[in-house]
Amino acid sequence: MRVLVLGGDGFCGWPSALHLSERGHDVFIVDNFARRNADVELEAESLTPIAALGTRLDAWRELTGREVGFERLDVAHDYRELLDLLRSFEPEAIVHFAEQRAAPYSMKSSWHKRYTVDNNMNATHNVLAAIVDSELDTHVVHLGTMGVYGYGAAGIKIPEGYLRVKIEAEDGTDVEQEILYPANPGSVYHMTKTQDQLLFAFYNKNDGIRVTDLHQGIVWGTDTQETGRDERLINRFDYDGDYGTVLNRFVMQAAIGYPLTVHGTGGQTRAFINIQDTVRCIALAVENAPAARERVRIFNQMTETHRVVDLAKLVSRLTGAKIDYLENPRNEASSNDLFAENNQLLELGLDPITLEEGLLEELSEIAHKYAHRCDRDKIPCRSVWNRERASAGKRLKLAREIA
Ligand code: NAD
Ligand code: USQ
Repeated sequence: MRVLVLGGDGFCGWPSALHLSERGHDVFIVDNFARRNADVELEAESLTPIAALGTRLDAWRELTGREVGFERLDVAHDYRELLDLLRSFEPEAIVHFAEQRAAPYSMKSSWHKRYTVDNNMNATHNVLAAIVDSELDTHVVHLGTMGVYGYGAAGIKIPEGYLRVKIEAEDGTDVEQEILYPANPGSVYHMTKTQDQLLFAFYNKNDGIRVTDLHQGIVWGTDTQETGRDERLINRFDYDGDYGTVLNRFVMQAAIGYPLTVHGTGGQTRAFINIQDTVRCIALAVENAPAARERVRIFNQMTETHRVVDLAKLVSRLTGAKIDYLENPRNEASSNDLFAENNQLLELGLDPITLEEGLLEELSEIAHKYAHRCDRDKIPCRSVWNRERASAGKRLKLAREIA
């Protein structure tokens, strides 16, 4: 199948592009290097030394004989170039990773909020408008987030995208409907993903565009079977306060003897998935397209849930790392339950990798190997959600200085 991978130089996009190529698909990557530019802006780098995209692609060709195409373009703004590419490559599927994905980055300042909204919403809308203009029947596989639901669900299991509701009609009878699960975003980044859902619903209804929206949990791990083959293919490992995600951060912090940075009590429960499962889910979604006129398919792409504090305790038990309970810079519930359905990907054949010590040790080995590349100053999360969170942080800092 011809598959266009938008954002194919990123943490999820790069290993997914290689996995699809390995499975025999004709893969073409688009990226504008916004993520590498954010590293320059933040003066932070991936813990692992990621090669330039040209080097990555040459290495893949050398190792496998497989060609992966590339064009540098901004999906959010280079509409003409995107449309021309669709017309020449004629993708049967587009996997859309090309968005600004860090919640803390999206909350750093009004510039970062506006950039995230502009980039993410225009990127998604351009993809849909270009498919209509190109008159192709391309299936869009989008990377959404579990965060569209918020993280509590009044005791019910969060369904896969749609909620069956009963409303009392004027005449007193009950009317049943299925609606998109109510959106409850916790950051400007997550808000853009809730808006993406409406764009998909509209273009699906109006133009019959086939869409699979993958509501993914937090991805942990770094290398996959394909990226692990050669150091030139190595995947990103973000650890800084903006882009680093919680479990990878804890593993890296333990590797350099930095106290694990738990926000608040760590009672936040979140959904997780290993990067190896991410790439498998992408392939399952690409290879099992919805039928013509089928409504937007929504899969919860997660395999397990954990409380942040339990992850810290697990890493601490394995490594002896200390745990630091910090004032939470985010405006989020200090604790929550989280139960979510994920049957559809399991039914398509996903055999989930769950968090086990062996895998954490593998990740820890990578963190140790590249620990010398870590800049400790980049570890604290300095992006605060609102004024109240900023003053709470200052009060705690002062109290610690006095004590
Ligand atoms: P990433 O930042 O590493 O990768 C995104 C890639 O898209 C980067 O290479 C970036 O340069 C590119 N990009 C961004 N805007 C672009 C534009 N306008 N035009 C062209 N390229 C553009 O992020 P990631 O972790 O790989 O996440 C990929 C997708 O998966 C995101 O949409 C994210 O919301 C979703 N997701 C990620 C996680 C996670 O834990 N990493 C979890 C759930 C969902
Ligand atoms: N946290 C800590 N300590 C840290 C970092 C984070 O306690 O050092 C806490 C946060 O406060 C939060 C939780 O851990 O409660 C998760 O934070 P995270 O940065 O690991 O993940 P999040 O901001 O939710 O975002 C990540 C990806 C995003 C994706 C999302 C899926 O960056 O692209 O959409 O996970 S989900 O969480 O299911 O919404």
